Amino acid sequence: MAELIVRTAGESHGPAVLALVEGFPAGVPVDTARIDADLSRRQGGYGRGGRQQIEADRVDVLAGVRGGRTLPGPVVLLVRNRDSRLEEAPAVTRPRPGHADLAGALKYLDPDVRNVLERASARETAGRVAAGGLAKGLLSEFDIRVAAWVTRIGPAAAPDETPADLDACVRRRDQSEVYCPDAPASDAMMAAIDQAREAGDTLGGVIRCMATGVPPGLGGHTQWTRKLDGRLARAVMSIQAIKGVEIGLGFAAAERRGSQVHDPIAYDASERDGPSAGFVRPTDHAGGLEGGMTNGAPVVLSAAMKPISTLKAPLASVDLRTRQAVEATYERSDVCAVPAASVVVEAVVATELAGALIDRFGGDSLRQMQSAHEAWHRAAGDL
Ligand code: EPS
Repeated sequence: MAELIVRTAGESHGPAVLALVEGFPAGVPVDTARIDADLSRRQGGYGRGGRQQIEADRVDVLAGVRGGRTLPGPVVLLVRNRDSRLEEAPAVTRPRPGHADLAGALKYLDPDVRNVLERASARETAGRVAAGGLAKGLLSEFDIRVAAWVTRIGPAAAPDETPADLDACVRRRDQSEVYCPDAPASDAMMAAIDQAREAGDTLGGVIRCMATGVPPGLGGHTQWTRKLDGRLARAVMSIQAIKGVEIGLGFAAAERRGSQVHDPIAYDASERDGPSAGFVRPTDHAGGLEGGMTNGAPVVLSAAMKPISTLKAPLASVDLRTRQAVEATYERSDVCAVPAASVVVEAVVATELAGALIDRFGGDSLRQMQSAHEAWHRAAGDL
């Protein structure tokens, strides 16, 4: 069975961040300008710190692409670091509460947490966004669209609604400095970030992600490893600083009766050629996933990000060499990286959906996948 595997490499202050993408079908258009646009969005967002004044992320395709389309071989994508001073970077012995520092020092028996933080850093997500851009190229061939936006930063929240028109939501999101489609909420979020900055503190938030046009049956109910809700949750949870993932209604489903949770089924012949094959739902509380499989409705999930752990007004720590009580390390930091993380959520969801699409329709070439998809769609219409 074809399997999409994405791996990244590279230190935050090393020469570059790399993504290796294996099991991707041949013949998929690669739009580096679109990948670069995602990389720039990931660098942006109100509340970012000094590092992003230095970096100007662009993708270089090192392998696996010819004539603007993927080859059968692995794809290697590279994003160079401008702030590349790994060998000169000072030792860090005052672990920051909330970062990988202390756990990594104890794991690797190394009091210089520089050797851990360089790879734990969210700089790594540049590689995942580049790989996600490749995945989006495949999804768009099947009219699958993925977008994420910010719904909360600290105390400031947008109204909780799932957009009927994803493109309109994205247009509004792209006018917001915090990547939130609701203008009044954006203003409140920026004010909250200003207040946290003045206090030497940081803020987390909530991200919503939606994928439309997803055909039913991605993922699988027969084995826990195939369940797509589990795979999506794992991918999103693995993003730096993400502490919670909800699919559809998520935790709110626990407060309601079944009749107020499950999405009734109706048939609409005019939707027969769409992703639902005509089996439509008035609501999407399930977030497009039932039995670990997509059900033809949009996939909807939310992710909670904790506040950045590098604080200008640092918390108490202990120097790993002297065992003396000290303040945790601070050089520079973001006050809030929730907008940036929304771009990463979008990328990893796109990657997981692309992987599930490859599982379902075969992964050798785009043409083969399209034939298999069309054949399934014809059969589903006759169900
Ligand atoms: C990060 C610390 C900061 C962030 C970094 C994530 O980097 P530095 O230590 O160089 O100031 O800017 O994020 C990025 C570099 C990025 O591109 O997103 C951390 O400790 O996780």
